[in-house]
Amino acid sequence: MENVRSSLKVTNEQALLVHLALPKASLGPAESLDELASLAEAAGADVVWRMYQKRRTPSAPLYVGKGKAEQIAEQAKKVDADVVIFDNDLSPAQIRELEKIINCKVIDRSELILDIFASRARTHEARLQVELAQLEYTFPRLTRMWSHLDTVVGAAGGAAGAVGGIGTRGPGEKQLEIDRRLVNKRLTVLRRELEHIDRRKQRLINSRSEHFTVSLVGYTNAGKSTLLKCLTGINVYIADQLFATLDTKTTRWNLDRDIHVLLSDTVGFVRDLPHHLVASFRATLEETLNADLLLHVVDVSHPQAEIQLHAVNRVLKEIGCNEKDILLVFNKIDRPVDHLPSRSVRDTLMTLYPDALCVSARTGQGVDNLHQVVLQRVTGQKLHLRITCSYNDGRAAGFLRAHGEIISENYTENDIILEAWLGQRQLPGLQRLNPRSCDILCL
Ligand SMILES: Nc1nc2c(ncn2[C@@H]2O[C@H](COP(=O)(O)OP(=O)(O)OP(=O)(O)O)[C@@H](O)[C@H]2O)c(=O)[nH]1
Ligand SMILES: [Mg+2]
Repeated sequence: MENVRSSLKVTNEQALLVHLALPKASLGPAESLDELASLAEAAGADVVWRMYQKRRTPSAPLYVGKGKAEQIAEQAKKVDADVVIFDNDLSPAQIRELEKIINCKVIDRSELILDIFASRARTHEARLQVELAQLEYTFPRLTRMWSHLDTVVGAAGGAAGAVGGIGTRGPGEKQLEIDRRLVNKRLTVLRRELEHIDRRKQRLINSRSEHFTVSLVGYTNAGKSTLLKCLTGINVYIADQLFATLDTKTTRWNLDRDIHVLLSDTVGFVRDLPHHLVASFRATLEETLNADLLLHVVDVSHPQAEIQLHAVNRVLKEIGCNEKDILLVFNKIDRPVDHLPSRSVRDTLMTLYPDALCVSARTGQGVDNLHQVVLQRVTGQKLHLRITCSYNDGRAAGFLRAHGEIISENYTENDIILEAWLGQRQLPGLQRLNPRSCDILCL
């Protein structure tokens, strides 16, 4: 399947970027092209030119107008581009037609993002997920590669006799059939393996049901991994690049003497994340789905912070997490934002979301406050409890010692009687252990 990846690989390629400015776009052409350039660079390409066209609606055959496509072809030739990257999704037919006119490789935004994921995926699971998404997305587009192959076969046949006639179409189609079958077979294997991983992951998540779980979510490059490192001290990969993290890392975060939670860092989101990618990464995102609390990290020093915040909310909705308990964390407040528009974006966000917690994961500023707020969320209101449990089953007593503050311990002939403070949210965990009695003395 290396075929698929290398056919899209844009590393060290000279890229020409194209954006179609439609009336209701959330970003202007310059900002959209900036983001596309960051994505292209993250894939290892050198951006040599940017173009855009304003239209009311996309044109069905070529997405851009015919005249624009010809201009792109001219420019691509002038700057010696190896690849033309469109800032949106294109249908296989549009790609085929554009490639005919532009005469070089054309890829769309989803293919680009899939390519970045393919180059970054490190674990077995992430690799499988990316491969599945790539095959599902690129599969319909694969025919275009084989139809090129067909042309090559046709041309070769032409040298020997009739161009593209009987005898030259057969091998191409046969090849296509074989490759289609191979891809389908591979898709079945990948889906089966991922289902297996999914079940294992689900068991892992279930085994954590005793713990309070917190997930870091946010736009790519917002500083989630830096915050994970700052809060827990764990060494994780941090880089000023899009999609540095593709796997989930879960680690223990000590909030208080006896209180800890499990904190997970996961893959970042981006505007219009390819649907296949979200579907394939479901198992990875599953941890987010199951978290008790989400920390939505926003890089407030970014000029597009507000758009990024909404883009993340959209993905959260797509994966069914929008109803969760979410704390907004405004990161990178150490960065000077003297220049507009960054300053006004930051000010607007702080006014719109007065409850957001402002931190710097790099300097540690505001992190104590974040700590306290999460602690409060974890424990909930403190309850004064008295429990009785037998010597034979001391699990409830153990739970109270681990998660509450013991006020007194008394021992009778058969039982242990404990009085303690415990956060309201931890009460169900205690009750699940079936102590002989459990009374709330006062709030
Ligand atoms: N100035 C400043 N830079 C930060 C801060 N937090 C993170 N960064 C930088 O922002 C860049 C991205 O940080 P990461 O922690 O890798 O971001 P991420 O959200 O995990 O990114 P992905 O894994 O790619 O989604 C790195 O260069 C960090 O050093 C901060 O509070 N202040
Ligand atoms: Mg990261």
